[in-house]
Amino acid sequence: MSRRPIMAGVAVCFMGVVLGVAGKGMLYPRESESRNMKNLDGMWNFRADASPSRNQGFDQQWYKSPLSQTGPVIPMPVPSSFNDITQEKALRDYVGWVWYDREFFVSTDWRKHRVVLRFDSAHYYSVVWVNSQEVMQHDGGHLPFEEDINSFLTFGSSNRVTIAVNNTLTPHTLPPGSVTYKTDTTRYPAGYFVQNVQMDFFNYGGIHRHVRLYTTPNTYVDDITITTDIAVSKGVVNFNVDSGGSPGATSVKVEVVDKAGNVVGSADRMSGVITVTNPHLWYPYTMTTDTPAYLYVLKVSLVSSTGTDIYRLPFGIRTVHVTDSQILINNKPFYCQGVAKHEDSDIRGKGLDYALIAKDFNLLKWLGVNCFRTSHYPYAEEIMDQADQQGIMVIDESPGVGIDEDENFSNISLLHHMEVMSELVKRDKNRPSVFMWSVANEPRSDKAISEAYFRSVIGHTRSLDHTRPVTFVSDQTHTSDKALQFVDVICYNRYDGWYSDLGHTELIQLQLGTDLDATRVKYRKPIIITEYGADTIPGLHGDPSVSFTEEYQVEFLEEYHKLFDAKIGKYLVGEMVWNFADFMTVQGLQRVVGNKKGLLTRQRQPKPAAFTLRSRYLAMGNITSPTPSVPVLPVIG
Ligand code: BDP
Repeated sequence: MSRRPIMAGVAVCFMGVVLGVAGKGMLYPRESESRNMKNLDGMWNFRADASPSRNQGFDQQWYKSPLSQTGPVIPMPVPSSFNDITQEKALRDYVGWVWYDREFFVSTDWRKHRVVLRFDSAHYYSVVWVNSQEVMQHDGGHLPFEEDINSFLTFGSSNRVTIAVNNTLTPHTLPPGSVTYKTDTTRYPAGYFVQNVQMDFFNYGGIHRHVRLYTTPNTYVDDITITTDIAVSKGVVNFNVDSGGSPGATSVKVEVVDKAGNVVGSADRMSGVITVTNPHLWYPYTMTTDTPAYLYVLKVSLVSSTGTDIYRLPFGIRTVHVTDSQILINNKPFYCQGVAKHEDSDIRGKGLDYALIAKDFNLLKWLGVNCFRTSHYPYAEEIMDQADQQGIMVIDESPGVGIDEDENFSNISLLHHMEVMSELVKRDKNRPSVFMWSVANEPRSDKAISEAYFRSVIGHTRSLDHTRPVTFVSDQTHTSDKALQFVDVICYNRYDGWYSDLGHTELIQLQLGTDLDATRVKYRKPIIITEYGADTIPGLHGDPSVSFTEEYQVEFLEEYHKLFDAKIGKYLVGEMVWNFADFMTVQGLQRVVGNKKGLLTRQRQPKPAAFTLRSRYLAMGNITSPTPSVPVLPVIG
């Protein structure tokens, strides 16, 4: 790690600390008879550390007093990225430690319970204090972290939570990046540095998701793992419950509850199998019926002398299998009618926004989409909840994007990547919508060094979950890629007619067809095109079409679609347009205020290509359903 001042701030805090949350459960906080919750969202006090070293906050121990006593603070909404909230360019582009704090009360009733402080995500490194005492650190931007904080609290009186968050990307973060110091003092002031990113999206920073306190009894349900299977007319629910705290549990009851509230199976053990007769299987969304996906609830009641802890986990009964040419959901072929997404929007950056989540899911269904990829990082749990409830299949991707430089393949990076996969699988393992893990997007998998790296990351992910396929998304070819050998499904990003032979839509079918057929011959695995797209400025026209016009985007997609149609039923098992909506990137000569490959603008208004895709997906119907649909014409809108 560089000894430059900005990195020193990171090194000081993280050296020698065991990071991550791999050792314990990470169940989504849910209220129940035994669990209370207090939301700490809202306006927090905020201060960016603008000192040249970015380390003044640690040097002066800003966590020791209210932040407002250390210097000027501004109100900052939580959740949100801090970047686009003010009119300050310096804050939009800020790199380093930012500090937040707020006061809160906990009732005296909570004294006898376990109290947990949970951040659903903060980008990227975080250090958290309660009443001036450090309670936890976390390394990574898109996954939750939590800690028991009883012993740090003052019950029945005011408490203060302080968090320092650093958005610096280094060669060993995911995504990786680097910092360059500009030393030519004739051109740059002393200490001037820039953050280099290796990915094509804005590096938003801050507290991006909910911050909550929740209680449990002192002996509590720490983790639940469910895998499901189907045997003739029975649903097989394999479960495992981990308890935490002390004293130990004296008994447990595990019940499967259907949508109507009926208990349809139960057990009195911490792990085992419950069979459900004539189960309602969880199926991907189908336009013909437009019914929500079927979710059961696993109700766990854990009894100890400290009380009974009750946790209700929604889950679906479904299977995923991969053959050499198909993905099977409930033993029926699945075709991914997809889009790749991003989580950002105006003003809030990557901050959780329920209105945006609802709008995006309505748009996904309007488009006839049954599948998306969480490009290029884990999405909010509230988004994943909607995918589970609405039956949208998800390729769940880690933040492993831009793994390009040799240092990004080092052992330090590998260990962190494996830790991130552990955290992601722990968080999302029970979600029926998640049908595949993606460990990375477009790494330099043509480098020899990538082979051992991806053997390890993919092998590690399989060892965590043997019920789902594992992949990474490649922009290499069947001849150059060193790691495709390890994946279950080949995922390719392709830009024929855009990043090569720009303007020549007439070449797309030939070039892509040759490429896919050769890949198929070599690997004999199913293939999904996980990205294809063309930047399009809304309202820009050209006939005959030229790049960046709305006409070009439509023509471009249509050429891909012709080739896809020729490969569906052979080995092509899905397609995903890049991108669902325009999104923000760093400034660059190829980007006119962000990436414009969206079917929708950043404000979620459709470009003509959205209608092209909608007609296609609605006409395709959905072959994976209890009663496979015949193609139907639009039923929505
Ligand atoms: C692909 C990347 C994606 C980019 C896209 C593009 O996976 O993150 O946004 O290209 O250039 O290479 O639009």
